[in-house]
Amino acid sequence: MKRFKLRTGPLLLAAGLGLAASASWGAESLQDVLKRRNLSQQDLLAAAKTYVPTGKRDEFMAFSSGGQSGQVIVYGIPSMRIIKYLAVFTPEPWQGYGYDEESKAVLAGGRIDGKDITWGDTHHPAISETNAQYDGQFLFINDKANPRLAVIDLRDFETKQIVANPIFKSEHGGAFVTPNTEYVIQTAQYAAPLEAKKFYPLEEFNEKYRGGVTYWKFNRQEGRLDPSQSFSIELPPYSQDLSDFGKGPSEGWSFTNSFCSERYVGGIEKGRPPYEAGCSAKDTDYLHVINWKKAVELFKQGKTTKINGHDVIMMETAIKEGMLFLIPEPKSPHGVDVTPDGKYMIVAGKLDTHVSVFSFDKIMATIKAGKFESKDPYGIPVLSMQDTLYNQVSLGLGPLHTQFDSKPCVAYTSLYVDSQVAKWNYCEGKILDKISVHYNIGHLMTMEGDSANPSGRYLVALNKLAIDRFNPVGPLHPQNHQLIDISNDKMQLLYDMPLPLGEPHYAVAISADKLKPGVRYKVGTNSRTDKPSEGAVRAGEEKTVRTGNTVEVFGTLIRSHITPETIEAEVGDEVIIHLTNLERAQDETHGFTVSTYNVHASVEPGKTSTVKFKADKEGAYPYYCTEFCSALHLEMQGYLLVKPKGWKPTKTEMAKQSYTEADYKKQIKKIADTQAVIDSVVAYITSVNYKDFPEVVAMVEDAFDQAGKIPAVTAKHEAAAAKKDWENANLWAEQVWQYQVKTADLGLRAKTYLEQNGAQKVK
Ligand code: RUQ
Ligand code: CUA
Repeated sequence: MKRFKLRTGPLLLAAGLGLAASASWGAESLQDVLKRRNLSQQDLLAAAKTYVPTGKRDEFMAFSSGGQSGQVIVYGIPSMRIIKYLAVFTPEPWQGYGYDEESKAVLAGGRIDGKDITWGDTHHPAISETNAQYDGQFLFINDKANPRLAVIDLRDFETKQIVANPIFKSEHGGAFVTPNTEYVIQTAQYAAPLEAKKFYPLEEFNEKYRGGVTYWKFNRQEGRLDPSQSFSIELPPYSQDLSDFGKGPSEGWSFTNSFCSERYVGGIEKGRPPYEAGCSAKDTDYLHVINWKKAVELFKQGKTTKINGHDVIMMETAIKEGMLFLIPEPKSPHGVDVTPDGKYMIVAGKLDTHVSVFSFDKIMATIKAGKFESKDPYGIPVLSMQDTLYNQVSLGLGPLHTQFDSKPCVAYTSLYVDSQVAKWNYCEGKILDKISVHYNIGHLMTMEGDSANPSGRYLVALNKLAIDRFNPVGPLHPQNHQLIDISNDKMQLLYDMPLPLGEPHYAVAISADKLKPGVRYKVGTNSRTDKPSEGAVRAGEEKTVRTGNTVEVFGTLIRSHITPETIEAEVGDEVIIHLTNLERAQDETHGFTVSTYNVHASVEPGKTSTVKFKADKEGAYPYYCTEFCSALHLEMQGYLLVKPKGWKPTKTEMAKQSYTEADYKKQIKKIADTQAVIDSVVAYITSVNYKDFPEVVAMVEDAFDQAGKIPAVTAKHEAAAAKKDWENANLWAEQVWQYQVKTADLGLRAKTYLEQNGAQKVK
């Protein structure tokens, strides 16, 4: 079997050892394993429900907030395998996020008051919707601490845009989207003066501090939020909290609840009672009911005031135009969740055992009748709870958030204090089941559970505390996401997954078949703008350009080679390096770094990335590919030479090796053997319908790229041999073999793929 010549010895050896070991374990029966691992039948059942066999995929994909990490965590359901971290508000080295110029430009969008903010407190991810159903195109997530919003494109799972809220100082009630993703909502949490960098004392809290809600316009075509078409509504300083958009009959309205509508500002150091006491003194807070479609009209009519250059509909206008109402809700509520049919708004009490189900029909009828029980101190009409409530159900202690089942009227609500999930029927107002979770659940998530069409099946409890559930790792514990089977009447706890990255707040899960991300970019793409990169070049066009004190490199990456192999600069030069990955094969990413200059790029197939730095110290700095991309990955290297100003060479020749004619003959034999392998693989591939497999076509194109370099290099080793220059003859011949190995490697990968995917013989 000639083709094994291409595989290296140690690899074969390792494979052999693995085989021997598994053969001996294979003798154990299922009963033996249950006994040895002390597992029950119940455990076995749970395992069978979550286990995704090797090589198989998950049914749903979850996008979880990464809390204080400023990232998003992607995992599969039901396996609970973490698949990726998405870099959003925080630099992330693996993806080059914050270390290459393209991603730095995205992060720069999130600067506030001219300063970089390199972390985020992510809370609520939202998947873009079409007709109130998840469409799998975009993901949005908010930063509570520094009020910002990010857009992630699910075609490549990369963050494309960060915008900073122009008038808030914090933000919690976002991201939630309208049923067709025209707008993404953000609501202020902690009230503050809306004008940037303006001081007012807390004594003027009621007059000068304000909350609000921002509606960010999303341009789906561009895949970007459009600040010029976005606006806010000024609201009282009531600590606006979570929000949701209406859908179906309630489309056009948004709902935002609040806490601390007492407008208490603490001051324990001055002898005043603390925040917690002052903020929960009243029995109720306010649910804000807003006609956002009307707000859009007012914005378009210019009935706004510019604050920090941003359009704000002032409270007075909102009241006058009849688009803003308040409804008392049980005190310190948390989530407000619109039912899949859009008829009810469910508000969880937090400090109350009740969950209140408000009826949209009743709210509308009351507004129409002009039946207001009072006005708040700012003149906003207040609807009575009595007139608008559909029912109230006592679920347990600390209800927080609600998600929905595929079965009509069935909802799940998290009970923080009880550490339980309650399954209940909101139409009939009765509890159906309860299950304990570990511990202190915050959000919960069912599959597509906040869309118009929830899929049921699974529920994930996002628990705030793990306490004793995992092997101890010191005082800082991971969070615990617990998978629960909800396909039957009784809920069954299946699995605990530690989440070791920040405190995830909310998560959303989408049917995996709705996601169709690409595996490569069009060659020369700036992935952060989705446009051709100005630094892109094709193979053979690589160049280094010096202008003044700038050295600009237009280079390429392909197994196992960085072009150029040396970059020369003088101390003080600005160095800009653009690199295009010429590969087309799936998962052939190259990384790039330069020693001690704090730059890094992850260059996936087709992408062009740019790193930039000042060569402020003389010396020789190796650069290399940071992804183990091929057998000769370690050789994917080069030198940045930073010379002192005015430096002159004293030695002009490179050191020589001693190669002989016999060495050259060996090389020629090796090349002939390898060519035979390539020929046999090519014969196989062209004998089948490989063109029907886009994956294979990409690999074949890459293989031809490599093979295409062979004739020119063959001419070089033959010319050197004719001059008996055995060093050059040997090295160029070796290079021919390198191209052959890469060609063959791709060919074999393509062949295996075709064999496993049922390629058919063609005549
Ligand atoms: S939060 S635990 Cu959504 Cu930020 Cu409720
Ligand atoms: Cu390219 Cu390692």
